[in-house]
Amino acid sequence: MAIERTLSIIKPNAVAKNVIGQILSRFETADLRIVAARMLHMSREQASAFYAVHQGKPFFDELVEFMSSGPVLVTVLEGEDAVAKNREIMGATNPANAAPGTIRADFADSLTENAVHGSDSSETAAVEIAFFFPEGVCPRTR
Ligand code: RTP
Ligand code: MG
Repeated sequence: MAIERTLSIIKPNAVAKNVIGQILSRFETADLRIVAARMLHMSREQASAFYAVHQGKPFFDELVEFMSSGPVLVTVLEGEDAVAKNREIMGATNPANAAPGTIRADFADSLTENAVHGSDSSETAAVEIAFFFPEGVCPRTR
């Protein structure tokens, strides 16, 4: 499996709970490297654009409201099989179904406020990385 990159967002509820370090540490423990990072407070417009794929779904407005409710930490993670590995560490979308020891099992507050976002494919990852890092992400020298 080749080295790939994925986009991660530590969502407003997890930032508010002061667990950024604990979440980043889980990525590093799983051999994912942080190759870019940016903290920002998204506007409603930015959150709507980022989650445009969900426009029209019943949870869209609540999702946009939540994602623009406070600061988030956006990172690019790099490693072997990074997209799937990150989603495994995150756990299921609904924390009620998230395996013990996953980020969502430990830090989610609800289905909406589920602590982290992770790209769902390498194609999506490329689009999402360009959304937050339009200037590009430099290659990491270890
Ligand atoms: P994400 O995009 O945030 O990594 O999450 P995901 O792939 O596991 O889930 P997705 O289906 O893409 O949904 C995006 C986010 O919308 C919220 N959601 N709410 N109330 C609901 O029924 C519902 N369903 C999804 C969650 O915050 C989910 O992460
Ligand atoms: Mg998704």
